[in-house]
Amino acid sequence: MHTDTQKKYLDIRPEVAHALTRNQAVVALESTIISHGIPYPQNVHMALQVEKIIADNGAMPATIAIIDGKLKVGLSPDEIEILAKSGVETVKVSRRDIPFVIANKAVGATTVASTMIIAQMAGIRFFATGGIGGVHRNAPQTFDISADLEELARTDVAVVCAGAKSILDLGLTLEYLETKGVPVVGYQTDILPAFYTRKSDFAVDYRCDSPDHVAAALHAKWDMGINGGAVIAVPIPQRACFPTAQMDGYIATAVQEAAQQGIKGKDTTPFLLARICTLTQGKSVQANIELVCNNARVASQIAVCYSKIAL
Ligand code: PSU
Ligand code: MN
Repeated sequence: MHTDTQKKYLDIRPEVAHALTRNQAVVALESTIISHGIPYPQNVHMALQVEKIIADNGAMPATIAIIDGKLKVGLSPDEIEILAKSGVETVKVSRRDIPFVIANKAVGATTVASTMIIAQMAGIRFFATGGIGGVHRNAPQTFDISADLEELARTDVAVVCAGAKSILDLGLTLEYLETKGVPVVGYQTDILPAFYTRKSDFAVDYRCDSPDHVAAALHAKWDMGINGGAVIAVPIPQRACFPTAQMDGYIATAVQEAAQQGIKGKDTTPFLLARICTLTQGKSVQANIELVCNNARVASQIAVCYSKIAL
């Protein structure tokens, strides 16, 4: 929960604040997925649909972004539309960027890392998204490791996602999370899902088959004061998934093009996502929306169970 100083920077929507003071389930959502992850206008539909799914599952949605220099927890449909329309023109904000976007009174789209930071300040412990950032495939040369992983190590928010895209090196990503003490939970699966596909070559650390089980483990973790987040990995619904070999081909092409064009730093992930969208003639976007919706449902169910335990 926030200190009085942090309160000066936060702007929590009244219905979200109301739910939090009553210890009701709240699920955070990021905004980089809106601006940089999915093209307009599908991103607007996705953002609104995901909020509705969370509400239908008994939780309060809180999409997070920085607007006019305030940490906004809960956006209006108009604010979502602005972020969605300005797309990659919006500043992509990770941990290092937050103070500058605040000082500049600017607008920023929050990544997994910065959404976790702001969620924690607001007192939200659950966050649904598509995929997390991780260790990039050529990281031994480029050192490109997402700040999302370090955030998972230090901030007490559980991220419900569809695993990570195999634009990343999934094996190295798991090694990094292991070193940092971040549990990777498979939701109704023993195998780490790889975003567009239900399986990867890697096992998860723990399998949980129900929202109660996840909520109980996270409650024990935070109750004991073992800080840091968790990855709750939910496979994409069967009807929406891509054949593995086909997707592997698109990803290999996108990764190769990024290297050839010298794409670096925070531009890498948005570049790869946009290339995969083009290479699949937009079909990847539908899959992406379906998995986010599914993750929002699971995150809400876990948050509802947790709010009953953590009274
Ligand atoms: N992975 C996806 N879709 C996304 C992202 C990651 O499959 O939209 C976004 C998230 O906001 C994530 C960020 O936090 O990209 C990671 O960026 P980077 O690799 O620059 O840390
Ligand atoms: Mn990076």
